[in-house]
Amino acid sequence: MSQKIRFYAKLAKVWQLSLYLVFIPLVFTSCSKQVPPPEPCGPTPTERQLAWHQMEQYAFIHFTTNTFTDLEWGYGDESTSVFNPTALDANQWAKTIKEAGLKGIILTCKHHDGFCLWPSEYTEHDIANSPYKDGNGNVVEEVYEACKKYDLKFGIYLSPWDRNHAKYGTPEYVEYYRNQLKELFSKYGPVFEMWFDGANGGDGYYGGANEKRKIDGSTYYDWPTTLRMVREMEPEVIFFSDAGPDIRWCGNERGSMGETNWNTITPDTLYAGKSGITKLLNRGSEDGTAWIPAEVDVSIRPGWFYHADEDDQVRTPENLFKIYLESVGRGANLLLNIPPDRRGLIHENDVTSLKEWKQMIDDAFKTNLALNAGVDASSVRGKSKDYSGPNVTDANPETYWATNDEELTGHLVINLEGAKSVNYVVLQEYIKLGQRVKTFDVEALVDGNWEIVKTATTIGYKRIIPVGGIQTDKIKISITESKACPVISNVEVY
Ligand code: FUL
Repeated sequence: MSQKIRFYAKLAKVWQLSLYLVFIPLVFTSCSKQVPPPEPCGPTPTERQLAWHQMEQYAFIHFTTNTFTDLEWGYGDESTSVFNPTALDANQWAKTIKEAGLKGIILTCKHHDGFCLWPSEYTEHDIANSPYKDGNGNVVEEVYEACKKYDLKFGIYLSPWDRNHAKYGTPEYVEYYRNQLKELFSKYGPVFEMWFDGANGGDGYYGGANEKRKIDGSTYYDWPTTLRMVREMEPEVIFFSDAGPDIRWCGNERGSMGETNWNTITPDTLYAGKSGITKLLNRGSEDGTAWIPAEVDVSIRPGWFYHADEDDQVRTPENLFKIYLESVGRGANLLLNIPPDRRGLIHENDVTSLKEWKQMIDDAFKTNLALNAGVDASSVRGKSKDYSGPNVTDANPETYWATNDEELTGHLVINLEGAKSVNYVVLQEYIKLGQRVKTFDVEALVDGNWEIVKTATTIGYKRIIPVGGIQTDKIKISITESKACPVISNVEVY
């Protein structure tokens, strides 16, 4: 064969091959009918909100001069010399918190009394003027480093209300507050959450004025400018305030989210801290215009700060477990306050309670009886495998069961392979497509009959339904009302 012929033969082969490469996939995609996923329903979470949902629970640390003066709200006239922890060990805090299964720490870098736990360039009312480490200490840094060591996320609480500062109530104070945020955010990061306290204005020391100062919470701080400034320094930070913008308060400090919990709410009350909205915050609103999920903040002791006379009032593991079910189990995140004592350590009673609580959670959610279980769905979106029932038991949060758009009800039957004693059913919606379910029943097959064990409302990121040790070999989840076709990503049975 001449060289020319060989060359043309080769060219033809390459041509043939490229035809295959281009056309075969085309033929395949047009044959396997793709059923489009459901459209999102209402507001949906941002990437950073999704990451926050996955944290589920983390710790609050309240620590300042109050710890040494036995107060909850320092007046602002406390001498910096009172702050003198004798054995402070931030690693003990982080270790205790990590072992309790919590995922981060939010530290009160400054509470309402104005004392700063780091040496601030902008005030003398700080740790640099305390006896702690002869004025060379920095609790913010110690906690930040301990978080890194124990793989915990770090968060900042910086009280907007400052009862020490002479200029509180004037624009100069807002500048001071922003300077402190710059100080903190330029030194410490990443910061997963920034906590803006709703308590604002009242009586205080105010540089010796000893008077009452009122501010208009909705305008004084000019929050949009402050938040923009912080966001520029820390793009992934989640902002907490009573009403958002990223996450909202749950409306009480008892550790209890509403049984109905919509992640959506209309933020017309943003920053204002108006009264009368606590019920709304506790439940959210079905037709809310923004995704602003709730955080449940609660203390392990009666106070937010340590008081020796509350050593025997530390919440029991059982009580903490109830709180877990009523916060994380109702689709909110839990922010559990654990205040260090005057030594600068988490007290032994708190450590014991936390350990036993963690054990209770581990025991209760040890063996998922539904993992890879067979699932029969009442119907499947476009009869496609992509949306079939077993997607809820495959432990993959990215797969889900969905129905056709017009079907707003439907059920899943989870086959447990033999009679089992069931205590909890865990449900999750695929919230990337919004929150949808309005009402549902959990049923159990008992002696051949379906029994409704619980009629409930919302699901959201996570819902844990206690079912009290029922004996059954099949669990049915019946969606009885939904804003759009149900999209369930996960069902676990314990
Ligand atoms: C409230 C504050 O007034 C309390 O002292 C505490 O910090 C709590 C978490 O928030 O608004």
